[in-house]
Amino acid sequence: MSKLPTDFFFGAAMSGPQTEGAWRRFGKVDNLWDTWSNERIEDFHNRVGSYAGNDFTDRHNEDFAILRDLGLTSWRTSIQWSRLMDADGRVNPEGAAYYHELFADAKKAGLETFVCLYHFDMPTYLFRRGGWDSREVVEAYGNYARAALEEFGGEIKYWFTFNEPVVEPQNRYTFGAWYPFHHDFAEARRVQYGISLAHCLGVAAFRDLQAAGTVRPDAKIGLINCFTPPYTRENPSEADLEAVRMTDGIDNRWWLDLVTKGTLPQDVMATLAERGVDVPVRPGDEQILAQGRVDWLGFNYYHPARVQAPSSDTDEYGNPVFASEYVWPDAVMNESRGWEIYPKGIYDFAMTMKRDYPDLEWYVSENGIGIEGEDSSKDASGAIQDDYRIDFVGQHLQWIAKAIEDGAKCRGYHYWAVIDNWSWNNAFKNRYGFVEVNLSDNYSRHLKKSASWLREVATTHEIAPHSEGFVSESA
Ligand code: BGP
Repeated sequence: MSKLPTDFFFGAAMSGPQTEGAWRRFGKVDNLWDTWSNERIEDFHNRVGSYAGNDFTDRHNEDFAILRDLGLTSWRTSIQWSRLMDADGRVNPEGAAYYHELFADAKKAGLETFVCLYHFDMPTYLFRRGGWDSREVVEAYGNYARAALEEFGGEIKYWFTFNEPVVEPQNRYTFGAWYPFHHDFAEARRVQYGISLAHCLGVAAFRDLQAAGTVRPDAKIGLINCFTPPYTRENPSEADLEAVRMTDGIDNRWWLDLVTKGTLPQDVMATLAERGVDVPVRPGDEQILAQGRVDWLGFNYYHPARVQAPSSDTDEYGNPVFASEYVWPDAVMNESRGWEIYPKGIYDFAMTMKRDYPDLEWYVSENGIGIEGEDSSKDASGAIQDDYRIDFVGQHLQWIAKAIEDGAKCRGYHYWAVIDNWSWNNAFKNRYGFVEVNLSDNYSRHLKKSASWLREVATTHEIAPHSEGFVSESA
């Protein structure tokens, strides 16, 4: 039996674009999810676009009551830039009223709200002006962050500038998986740099407004990323280790250095320059980057990265390649999502943090398992029998408990997503929830088998082993 500290918190992770829906209500303008849905709805699973979320806007009080009933004390959402601000960069009063009501209702329900300012949801009019590759847009983010902090700084204690800043450079600009479907590694690095500067402007606004008394004195600011630990094969070659260095450098150390030292990793920048990838650093940027230090960190963990030396130096688009995927023969997969299940990765990240960034506190800001076709595991009463979810979360929590025993500064856990929600272009294909959302019955909510297990764990902080499960290395 593992035990988590009594002050360890449990909560629910969500995002605005994946739950709110309310498309074009409360003065919302379009973001890239709306634009992609409008232009190519066939790209979305079952043609379900961004418009309805999981009906959270109209059901949020019911959802807050569910979270409390499950023993959770906090939740994270994101403010949608496209709802809070109008296309002239001014606060949209209807959008502001929307979030004031949401946060007040959460407080009434007894939930602490964590706010993230950006969750892959670039307003379309700003994308048309260059997106993260444009300084004008980076500055617009600074303006938006300042406006949000002025508006809600007296209410909200926990702030985050970005969720998973590695994902847009990859999915939109390198892999061609998300709108606008580019395959340009150099553009992806420029976008990554733009997001880095924007993060720093957000932190700078936070510090100013806290000093001025607009942001509450006990508030903290952080960054959330999926710091996927990179592993390679046994007995690696030098080239394999080099693949690990660059994967870790671009996806992890880039952000960890920025938020702890206010700089970017020089070895990574040097290798990029050697390979002809130009990061557009301007005079004065050093001072901006120096403002990037945060108070704590969110760590989203779903799966590890496994890499090896690339099979070729460039890809079919002429992009430099630093690593190829390594398929570990012992990998246990979540076939619905194509992601490896490796709970020990959470412990390995925790130990890396302890060694390399010992002063930084963090929490697990997302962790979860999305499964396709859960309807088929309903029992006679209609409740989904999701033992695999109990195994998955239980094993990750056991590794967290061990990491804390071994000195990790991990303060809490938010599950993604306690209530089924809209997963980008996968829409409702893979379900993450402890709570089912029934799309055939007007988004009604129903507890799955795992919900009572979660309630027990969140209330007692004890994690009993559920079954041997599916994991090759367990706590
Ligand atoms: C994270 C994102 C979330 C969420 C989750 C699950 O990367 O921060 O927004 O979606 O992954 O992934 P997916 O919905 O693609 O299955």
